[in-house]
Amino acid sequence: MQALYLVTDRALSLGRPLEEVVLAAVRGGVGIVQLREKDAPTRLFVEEAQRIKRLLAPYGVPLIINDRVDVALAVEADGVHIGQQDMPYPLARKLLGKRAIIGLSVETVDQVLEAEAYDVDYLGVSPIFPTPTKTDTVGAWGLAGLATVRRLSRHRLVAIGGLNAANAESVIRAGADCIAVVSAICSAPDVEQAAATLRRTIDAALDARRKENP
Ligand code: TZP
Ligand code: MG
Repeated sequence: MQALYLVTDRALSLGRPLEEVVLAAVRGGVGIVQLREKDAPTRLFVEEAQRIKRLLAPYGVPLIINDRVDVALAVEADGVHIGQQDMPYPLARKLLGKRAIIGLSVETVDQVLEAEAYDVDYLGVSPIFPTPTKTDTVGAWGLAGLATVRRLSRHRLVAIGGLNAANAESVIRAGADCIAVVSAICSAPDVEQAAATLRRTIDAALDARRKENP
């Protein structure tokens, strides 16, 4: 699966249209995009999702909708990302079906253990480091916490929170399969270059890890 995951944030995109940011990010090497609209009215959210879906289709990059199972269904997105306060995972799976990509955020060890019973497509290990982009979090896992999640979970791990090209390698070494970022891409002056640098760093770290643990 994809190793670099973009989570959008309109407010952090330096006034650029979301489509422009997403397109440049995909050209730079982002392999999966989550549309995250915390404040948009449903109609705008749906229309934006339709535009981003059309834009991603030629690249074969999946579109994930944050929180809203109804929006994911309405636009036939590839999947949904849910948190612990959103639609319970079993119901989201029931509504979206077997083929949907469903990611679930985990902020505590209990949540990691509970998710062992679920056939989620990935866990969002959230947040790895404290980040001004999202402040309503329980705490931060840190690299040691991420390594603990790696030991406890059978699922693919998508790390998120405070991640960038400078710390991506250590996050992969601690057990992440994929790095998700908001500001490191959305707020970069050159989005394509920022995505390309991240992608190179992550691919090299994944290669090194595979060589160490074949
Ligand atoms: N979920 C956990 S942390 C976070 C989300 C959406 C925000 C990550 O933003 P950034 O700018 O990559 O630290
Ligand atoms: Mg949520």
